[in-house]
Amino acid sequence: MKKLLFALLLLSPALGLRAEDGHQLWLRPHAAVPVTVVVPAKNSALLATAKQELQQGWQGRAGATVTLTLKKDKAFKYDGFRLSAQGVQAATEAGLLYGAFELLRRQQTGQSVAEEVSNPSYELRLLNHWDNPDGSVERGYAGKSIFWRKDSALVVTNRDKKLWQEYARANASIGINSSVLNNVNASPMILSAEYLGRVKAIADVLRPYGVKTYLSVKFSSPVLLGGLKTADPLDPAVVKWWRGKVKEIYQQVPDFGGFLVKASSEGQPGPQDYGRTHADGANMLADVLKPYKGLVMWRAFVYSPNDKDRAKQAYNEFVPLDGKFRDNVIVQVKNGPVDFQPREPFSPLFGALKKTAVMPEFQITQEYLGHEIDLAYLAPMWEECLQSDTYQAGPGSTVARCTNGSVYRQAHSSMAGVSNVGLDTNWTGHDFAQANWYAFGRLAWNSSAKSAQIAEEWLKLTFQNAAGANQLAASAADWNAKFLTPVAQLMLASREAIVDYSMPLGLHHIMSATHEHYGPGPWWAPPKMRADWTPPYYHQAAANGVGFDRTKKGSDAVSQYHEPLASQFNDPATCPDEYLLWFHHLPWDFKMKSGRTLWDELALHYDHGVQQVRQFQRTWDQAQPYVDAERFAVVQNKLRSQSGNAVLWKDACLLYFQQFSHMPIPAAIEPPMHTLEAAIANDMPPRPPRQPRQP
Ligand code: BDP
Repeated sequence: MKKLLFALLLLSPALGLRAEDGHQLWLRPHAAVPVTVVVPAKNSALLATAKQELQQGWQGRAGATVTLTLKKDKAFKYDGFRLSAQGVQAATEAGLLYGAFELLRRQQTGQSVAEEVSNPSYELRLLNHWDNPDGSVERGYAGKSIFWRKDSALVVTNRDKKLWQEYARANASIGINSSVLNNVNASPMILSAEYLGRVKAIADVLRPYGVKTYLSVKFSSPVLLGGLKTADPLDPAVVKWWRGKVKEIYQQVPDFGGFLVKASSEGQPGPQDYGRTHADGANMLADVLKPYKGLVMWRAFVYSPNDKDRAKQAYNEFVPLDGKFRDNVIVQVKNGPVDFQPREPFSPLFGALKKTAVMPEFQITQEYLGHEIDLAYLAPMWEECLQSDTYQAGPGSTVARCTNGSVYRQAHSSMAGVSNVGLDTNWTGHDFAQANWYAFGRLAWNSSAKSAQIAEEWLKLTFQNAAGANQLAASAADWNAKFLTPVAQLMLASREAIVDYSMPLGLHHIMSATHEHYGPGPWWAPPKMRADWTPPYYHQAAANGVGFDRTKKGSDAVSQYHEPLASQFNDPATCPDEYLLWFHHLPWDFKMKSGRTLWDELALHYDHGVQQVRQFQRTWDQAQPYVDAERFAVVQNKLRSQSGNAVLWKDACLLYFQQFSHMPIPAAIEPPMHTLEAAIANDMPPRPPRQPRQP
């Protein structure tokens, strides 16, 4: 029997029954027909890539000719393109590459190709990798770094190059054109000659796919690497050091994109160590990069331990600097004012900085949304932020429009996502986390895109006709009804389910730090810990109620929002339920819009989250006949763990808060199965086994 199995395993590649290990992402191979691709007579790596993609993937009429045409046209913005029956037109080579991928996507998803123009919303569509030179990934849940390896900075293997190429191709297929290769908590080592050699090797592989290379830099590099006594941005010796370093970088990587900087933030050095402002620091680097057309992305993620409300600080520090930044500086702002929580209102910096280029930063990696274990489709969260109206320049000044150049004049526009990519075979740990990489690219290309459409597109590309799947579906319509529709619904409900079972009604930052932000921890407050790193700072649970008072009578964070939002958020009667405890501290028996008490409403949300995950399990089980066995089993197993996690969150939070509310758990919900003591003692369900990594 064993022998037979082995023989079958050996045979299966020959039979074309490759296992669906997820490595192909949304670019799974399929049979192509011969096609003639006509490209402009130009020796160009990008055009060669476009041609190759079409030749590998074209499924239209055999013998057809697809023409790629470079053409200046007022209709094109950045790397936009026009599709037509003949092929693709664009003003840039990258535009032709994106058009080629769009043609292929239309074929694969069964969409027709009408003559139409597609322009990107943002000029730079950027992944931030939080990868360290030793190969670890901060907040990474998909294995080690694809770029860095302990003790091997100089050795670039063919395997490395193959992986980087696959990575670049995946990015190009969804319009991502920039990558920051290392962690914002940057090691000075990244700027050493040794590491820059590897940066060059990576940049050389990414370039033919239109992906530009950037680095995160540590502000004190002149001291730590250069041996200077200071990193004061106004000191001529410091400026000289940066000039030399930047020159060295551009010798290696002539089209280098620029720097991402986390400075004077969470213990990182910065201009404030020398009595200078964020603008002084950013402008010094911007001036040094300017001759090379390089950019500085300066992060606004700043807060000090002593402030009474962390949510207000970035705004307070950066608004007075509006207009003081060079035009090659972009201020990078997290979507919410605190820190990538499952739900936050949009950061009030969006729209408030009117003379500064501002770029939204989203977290693709699921630090606060279940790591690689829980299924969380994040596009609805990003869409919610991008479509939030800031009112800063009148109604309709959404976050998207305030950052993509539609509302304010800005020299550059960009959207960044903290990458979830690692060495795991399927790249992202959870097969469904690939959808977040995909959705990020699609939203950065079109900030008005709809989460539902992106989900359907990704599902079709990723699961349709999977190898070895039991092809029960009688027709495409059948597959749509039995797989696509229910699984897309699951995806669309998944982020809200996590909000419900972890931090409903505006609660935030109540996770456990013991387990790297996975699992509940509303009690977590070790002695001597910075208060603003502990959950009680955020939920403020007490006998008199729960929630953070950010009204005019409290921290007054509401006033950082433009009217009518300031007034709307300030009044519990008009504040949307989903932000209620973000802005208000309310008694446990506060009467909600539903007529229920706050306590009962909270309990119902927690319970609803749990029930939702159970429903996801049923949906996935029913989808089994339409999914390949490998991915079915992995996702099924993860959903089981997620279900345990959801129950733990619900029980732990309700039992913890009950100590203050002294109100009964409503009879309508599932009674707790854990005790509070047990939850505190072991605040995380067992982790499912990791996916095998590439050797
Ligand atoms: C927090 C992460 C931390 C990051 C920080 C940041 O916990 O690892 O360094 O954000 O964005 O969410 O700088």
